Amino acid sequence: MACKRGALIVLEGVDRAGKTTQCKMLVQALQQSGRPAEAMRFPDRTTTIGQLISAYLEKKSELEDHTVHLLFSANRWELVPAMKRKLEQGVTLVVDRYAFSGAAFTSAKPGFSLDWCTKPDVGLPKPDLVMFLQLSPAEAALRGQFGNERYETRAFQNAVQQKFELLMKDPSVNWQVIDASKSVEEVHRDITVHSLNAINIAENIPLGQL
Ligand code: DGP
Ligand code: NA
Ligand code: NA
Repeated sequence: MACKRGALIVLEGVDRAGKTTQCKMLVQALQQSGRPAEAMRFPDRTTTIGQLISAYLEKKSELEDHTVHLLFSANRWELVPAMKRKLEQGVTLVVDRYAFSGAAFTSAKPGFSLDWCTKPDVGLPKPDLVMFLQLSPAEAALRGQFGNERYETRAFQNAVQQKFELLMKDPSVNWQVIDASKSVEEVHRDITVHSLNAINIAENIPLGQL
């Protein structure tokens, strides 16, 4: 019995754009409308590799920059069999960060080309839709202070934003820019419209590869 596959939907954006809240709201809305959906997030800090990444982000350990880049990618790869299984079962996956965060965050460090940074993620399942929650640095600042984790500084986040802007020029990825300065409910409505559209299209085409 062939079942229609689920869609792979990713939310990206700089810190405090509201990704985590919107992922939860989207999963809930899809489920309530009778569409199987599950949330995922990267990094997934629960695996062995994820624990290495988590300690690094919490500044409890130091890792060489190339090494940590490859660990973030490995953390995505280790979840691929489970992701494919779910998608084939018809479950739509709503993912909080993916390979685009990988490329944007590492290429924001000195000495890392965007080209090198995208390589380890080549071949990962390709999202049917990537929504970028756009929020200006000034608006982000109104939402409160940065946290204490690695990368949580204004200068670094500005560099990350510029890298995302380069990544969004790739026409082979279905990018949709979402104005994250709107109210939580308005942003949710925009995200839901794009997601339902992507789910309908994904049913009829095979899952792609990055
Ligand atoms: P979060 O749990 O969503 O707050 O993300 C953890 C932090 O790690 C956040 O600052 C973004 C960053 N990050 C996420 N994915 C990657 C990646 O693949 N590579 C690098 N270098 N950083 C990442
Ligand atoms: Na964070
Ligand atoms: Na988040």
